Amino acid sequence: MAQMTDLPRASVTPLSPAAFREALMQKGRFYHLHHPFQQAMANGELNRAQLQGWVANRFYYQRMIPQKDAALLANCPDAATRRRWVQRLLDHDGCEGDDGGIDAWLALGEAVGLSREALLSEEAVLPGVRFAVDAYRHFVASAPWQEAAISSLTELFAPQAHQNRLETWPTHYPWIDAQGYRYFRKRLGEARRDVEHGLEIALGVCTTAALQQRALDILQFKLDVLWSMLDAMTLAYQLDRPPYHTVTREAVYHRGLARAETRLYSP
Ligand code: AHQ
Repeated sequence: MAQMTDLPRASVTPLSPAAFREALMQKGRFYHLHHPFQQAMANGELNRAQLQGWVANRFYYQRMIPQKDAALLANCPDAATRRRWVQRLLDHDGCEGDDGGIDAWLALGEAVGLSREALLSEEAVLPGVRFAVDAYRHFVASAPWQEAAISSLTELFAPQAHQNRLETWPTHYPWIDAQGYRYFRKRLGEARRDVEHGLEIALGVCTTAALQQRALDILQFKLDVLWSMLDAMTLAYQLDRPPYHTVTREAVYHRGLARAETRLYSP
């Protein structure tokens, strides 16, 4: 099957900034809004347990975002860039007068019937979700900060996802407490602001065909992260094949090795 490449691999002539921006936008066709799980959600086809599974697993992603952004900041020597980028971390961890996105997602959990403790315990986190999220965090921690910034550009397509939930959930899932929608509303403006900065970085740095292809590959990696998360949730919550289902119907999980308060060794 032919590989979907973005630029002719032999291309040596860079795209114009406008054409490169359009090439980045074209990646939107692979955004997880088009995943069958997300489409079932938008069509009101998910039951309470499936929605709870999505909220609990996506919390593992949300909780990682400020750590990922802190890793990017640590790798970035430019104070002006850090001054802008640090806002992302505050948007999630909170600051004076704003409890932050992590707190808002915990409120979303309560709105769908999950306690804050249930989300924080990570008991519902599927291995496939954990691996995808950890791969993203590790990429950002090890990549040059410019590449890490480019990997956040899936948010070019996120406002449509948040808007879709705000428009469809109240009708399809009237049992959800509307207090939970604060996160989606919060992100509509924050995502649009964030991608302007991310695009400035991408268009400023990617001035050769090779760098432009690298950026498109990084964006595809991040699209794969988001798509794979929903694949894991599909298997567990729609196809009734949760991890180890042939061995036990009990939930089998670990609490996340990065979080183990009592490590077997002290690094
Ligand atoms: O709520 C989301 C969020 O805060 C972020 C940060 C950003 C990044 O730095 O990678 N990506 C992202 C995303 C959020 N929500 C997802 C959704 O579908 O609700 C989308 C996701 C993204 O598009 O990368």
